[in-house]
Order: sequence, then structure tokens, then C-alpha cells
Amino acid sequence: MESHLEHRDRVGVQDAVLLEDYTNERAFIENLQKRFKENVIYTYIGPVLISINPYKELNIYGPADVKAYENKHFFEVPPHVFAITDTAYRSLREENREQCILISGESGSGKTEASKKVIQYIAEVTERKGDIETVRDKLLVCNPVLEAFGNAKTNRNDNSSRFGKFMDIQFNFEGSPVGGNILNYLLEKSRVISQAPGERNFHIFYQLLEGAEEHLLDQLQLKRDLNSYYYLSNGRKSQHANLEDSTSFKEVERALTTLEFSETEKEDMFHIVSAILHLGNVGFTEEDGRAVIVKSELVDDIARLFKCDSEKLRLSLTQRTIETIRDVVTTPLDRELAIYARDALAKAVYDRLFTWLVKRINSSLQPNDIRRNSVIGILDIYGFEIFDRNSFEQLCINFCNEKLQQLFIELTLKSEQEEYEKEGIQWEQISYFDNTIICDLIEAKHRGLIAFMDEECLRPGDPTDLTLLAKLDDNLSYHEHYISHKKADAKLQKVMGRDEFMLIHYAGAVTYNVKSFIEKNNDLLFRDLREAMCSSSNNIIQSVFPESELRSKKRPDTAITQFKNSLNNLMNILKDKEPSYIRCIKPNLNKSPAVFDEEIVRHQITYLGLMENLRVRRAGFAYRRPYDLFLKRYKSLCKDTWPHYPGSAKDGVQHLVCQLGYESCEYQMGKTKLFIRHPQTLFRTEDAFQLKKHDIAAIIQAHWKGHV
Ligand code: AD9
Ligand code: MG
Repeated sequence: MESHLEHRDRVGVQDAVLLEDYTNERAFIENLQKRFKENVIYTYIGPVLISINPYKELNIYGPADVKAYENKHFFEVPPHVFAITDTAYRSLREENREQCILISGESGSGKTEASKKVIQYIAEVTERKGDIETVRDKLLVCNPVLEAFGNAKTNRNDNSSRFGKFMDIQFNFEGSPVGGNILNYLLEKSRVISQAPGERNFHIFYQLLEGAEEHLLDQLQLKRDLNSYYYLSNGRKSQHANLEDSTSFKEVERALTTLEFSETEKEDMFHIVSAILHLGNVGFTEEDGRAVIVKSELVDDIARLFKCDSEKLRLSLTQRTIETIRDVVTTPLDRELAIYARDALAKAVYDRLFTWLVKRINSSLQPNDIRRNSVIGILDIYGFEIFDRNSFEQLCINFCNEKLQQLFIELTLKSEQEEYEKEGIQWEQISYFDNTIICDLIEAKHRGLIAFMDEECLRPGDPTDLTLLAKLDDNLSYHEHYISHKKADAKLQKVMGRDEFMLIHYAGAVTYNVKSFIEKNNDLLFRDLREAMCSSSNNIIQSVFPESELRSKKRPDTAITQFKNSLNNLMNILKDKEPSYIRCIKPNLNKSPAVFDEEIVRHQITYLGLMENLRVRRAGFAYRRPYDLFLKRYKSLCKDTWPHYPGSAKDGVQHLVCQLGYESCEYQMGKTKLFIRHPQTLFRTEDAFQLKKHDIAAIIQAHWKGHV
């Protein structure tokens, strides 16, 4: 039989705080690698779960596994996403503390899969009856629908989420799920009109074309040929449909039924999806500087699908009306602007359809009983991104990660220190890098990057990406985390373009290219297009393009300000909850189950701030355990405590640690828990325990042999 030590040599330690040298990144990575080789994908840093994408199905999520984690203490069972979920769920039920599970990691690292496992676990361990059954079913089918409309194949991940999501599961006082709510963030709508080579548009387009019945396709005037649609092919050959597209479509249809979408709602949705596909095929020529629609009858078809006024739509694609204080001026669009208008319409309609879809799912998940319910929230959001070329989207995403990191620091340190206080343990203040300075650089009122960006976007005259950059450089170069081209040293200047600026994020330096910043931040949809949409009698379009929008004189907030506001709202929601963390890592860039690429992993460990996390965790006490549990496990190591200790668990543990020879500097006795400073102390105890167990087993065996 493998000894405890041999086991540790082969599979590594299950909690990185138990590593001898916790500052050694190599040892940390080696430990993850050892475990990955043995198909052990989960490891802890204290309460934080690290998950490495196995890129293959592991047999660790079945009913027996659910059972193995149900009602178990975190540290009695090996690390697992079920353990995190069970702990959160129990804390919700027993201590009535609202929970959130924050999942982060880069694209393809396994966030969405982890979030599904969380929901699966909750669905499986909660009571099954009546209404609750329906809610469980609904919670389980939200994902296929959201993924159909919000996920796409990218070069990093075949099922990449192109939006952020925070999903609440609401529980009644008995701990049964009674409802849910989803908040969505920043859909990558540019994907609707074009995709990088090798990537696809959102799944739903392919699913519809592959999976819809003939009569639905006829009704939508669609052909089962991906190459017929410009938005799927971008002039190249379209990316193939997957084998699953057709089955996924059936799954989406079933899910919509479970979520109680009406036939009309489904019809309205698919009409919009189809109209967008057709819209991409509207081509323009140019006569005397004016755009002319090539196939005018195509616009009639689209208007029929959008249920809007055909003439209005036609005009809106070729001209633009501007209201000034004095009068209303209509100018024709040239071909380039007409294409811009067409694409802007496709993006806006899809984006608003997605928002409608989330709202509609939410109304289906709304609990019947509006009494105050407690909540477990699950955040599955884009991880930090550093590409060769970083644009507006990366700025938003990295800002989001900066905010989450700030919250992470605040909450983990706070909870660490709160626990010491609660337990009456002496501790020293822990120092750490506080990224508030970077958050401020980006979001501070009047003097942050967002404020200057908005100021430039809204400035009359002709703001361009380069005037924006000049403004940022002028106002922010003083800041130690902002590097302009001018401020950069000679070496940096060589790699930094003149249309770029650099931010030193907590996770590293990122160079942003300002191309299209103004356009993306303004996110304008010409008034004529909005008017055309307002003429629609499709219920969804009517609700997402309300007439009131046309009447409103107030300019809507810019894209980044809207994002900032929704992030701050999210932070407020999260602040009141007890957090659990899942940090996802991808082992290689080839989606391979066999390769553990050290360099790739090292990058992610940096972005996720895991070494800092470990350092903070180890700065105090590496290990803590309630007295009763510690005593239960190790009582055989001391004759005073074996087989039962008659006094309190705390006294028992005191006897035990004296017997074990713990030095006074090695541990502290809290109110309810024993705190051990270094992992080696615990190892000694665990090894002694394993030996003893062996001895006891041998004695029992001998005893029984004697009886035979
Ligand atoms: V993205 O930021 O949305 O692009 P995620 O969400 O981090 O990304 P995702 O969960 O979609 O990644 O995982 C990517 C793929 O890895 C999945 O489609 C699975 O094929 C694979 N994966 C991830 N986690 C697991 C797992 N626990 N077991 C098996 C997994 N396969
Ligand atoms: Mg995802």
C-alpha cells in the first residue's frame, strides 16, 4: 500500500499553504503539475479553489460524487467545486449569510463549466418537490439558451462566453431554490457583423440554420447554407456548422418551453435572428456619392421579418437626419457610411435582443413568493486579457478585473483579519499591494481615464481617436501607472505605437491601441434607424426600441460609463455577500488534455495574483481547524484523549498538542479553533496519525486472526 508520504510525493499537496516554501513559484507550479498528471484538477490556497481545465471528461461529477461532498466539512474531503458549493450553501442555510461564488480565469480556462457544476450541485442536493422542481428545471436550462445567444467559437475556446454574467439563485427559509435572476455584462456585439479567421458568429445563427424544421426556415426565408450569409462568412468560406448545432437547437427550443416562452415570443425571436442574417446581405453601390441599395427587394423581406415599415427601413439605410437647434437636415450616406449604418443596426438589434432575452428569462425565474429570500450569486466573467493588440473591449475587461481584484483583496484580507479578531488571536498587520491606485486612475470622477474619454467623445467639433489619446497623455502622464509614448523609455518606445498608451495593471503592463475608441464608446445608432425600429410591431423590437427613446433629448451614457456604472452596482451587490473564489487555469493553448505548459500556467498565476494570495494566507496561520474536528482526527495520538476525552474539545486539543510537542510559537488557541502557523507542524502530526492508523489496523487484524 502507498504510504502517506509516497502519496504526497505523487499527487502533491491539496492545499498550497502546505508547501514548504510558499514564496517559491516553481514549487507552486510543480505541485499543480503533479496533480494535473494524476487527473487531480483541484487544489486550494486556503479557502480559494484553483481549477485546472482537464480538457477531457473526468468521472468526478456523478451522483456518488455529489453524495461524497454533501454536508461534509471542507477539509475532510479532497478539493472540489462541489466542496466550495456545499460550504457556501451550508453557510447560507446555517448562518443565514448571503453568498457569492466568484469565478475568474482567462478564456477557455473552465469558468462556465465550473459555474454549471455549481448549479448542478445545488439542483441535486436541494429538495425535490412541486414548485421547486420547476425552478430547478428552469435554472438548469438557462445556460443552453444564454450560451446559444451569447457564446461563440473563438480561437481560444469552442464555446466561449462573449458576455459576463452574474446569476443569483434564491432560496427560501428551508433552503430550497425558489427563483433566480441574471445580470449580464457587455456582450461582444461586434461579433454579429464580423469574426476573426477561424472564429464563428454566435451559436444561434448556425443552430437555427442547421436545426430548424423546414417550415420554420421557409417562414424565415432562410436557406440551409451557411455560405449564403455574409455575416457568417465575411466574404470567406463560412466556418462549418458543428455536429452539435442541430441538436443544440432542439435543446434550446425545449429550454425555451421549460422557461415558458410563448409561441409568439419564440417566433418574434427567430424573426429577429433571421432578419439580422438577411441584413448582412444588403449590399450598396454608390452613385454621385450616394449609397444605393443593390437588391431593394431584400429590404422588403427584412422589413417583413422585423415587422417594420419597409420604406422607413430603406431610407434609414441610405440617409441620415440630424436635428439642430434651428432645423432638421437630411443628408444622404455614402457607401461606406451606409455599410456602417447597416452594421450598427445589426449590432444594436442583436445586443438589445440579448438583453431582452435575459430579462425574459428573469421574469420566468421570478419567485412566486416575494418574501425575502437568501441568495447565492455566481459570477462567471471574463478574465484579464493581454493580447498583442488590445482595444476598447480589453480596457473594459481589464478594468473589470481590476475592480474584482480590489474586492478580492478587501474581502479576503478583511475576512482573514476578522477571523483572527473573532477568535482572539494575536496577529500582525499583513502588507499587500493595494490596486486602488489603478482603479482610481481609470474611474476617478473628473480626473480618471473614463472621465477624459467621455469628455472627448462628447466634445463638439470633430474628436478623433488621436485627439483622445493626446488628451489622455496630457492629463494622465503624471500618474505612475500610465505610460504615454512620450514618457516611455527608448526600449519601450520601439514596441509602443504612436497611437497607443500603456497601463500598468496589477497583473502586468498592457498596451492599448486607441483605434475606434471614440466610435465604440459613443456607440451611436443613427436616429433614422431607431425611427425605423420604432415603427416595428414585433413585440420584442417594440419593447427594446421604445418611442420614448426618440423623444428623449438626453444623450445616453457612453459605453464605458454604462459599463462602469453596472460594475459599481455589481461591486455593491458582492460587498454584502460572503465570497468564495474559484480561480480557473488553462494548462495549454491547444485544448490538449495531456500537456501542462509551465510558461502558460505561470502567466495565469501572475494575472490571478495567486502567489500574493498564498503569501497573504501564509503571513498569518497556514492552518486552522475547529477543536472538535482536530480532536476527532488525532485523539489516538495521546493516551489522555483516546478513545474519548471527558472534558471540552478545547482542553482535549491542549493536552494533545502538548503531548505532540508543539512549541508555543508554533500555534495559538482561539475561541473555537486551533491555529497552526507552519504546515510542517501539521505534517508531523498527520504522519504520526497515519503510522498509528496503520498500527491500529494491524492490531485489529491480528486480533481477528486470533479469533479465527
Ligand atoms: V470563456 O472566458 O467563456 O472563453 P471559460 O468559460 O473559462 O472560457 P469553459 O468553461 O467554456 O471556459 O471551458 C472551455 C472548455 O474546456 C469546455 O467547453 C470543455 O470542453 C473544457 N472544460 C472546462 N472545464 C472542464 C471540466 N471541469 N471537465 C471537462 C472541461 N472539461
Ligand atoms: Mg465561459
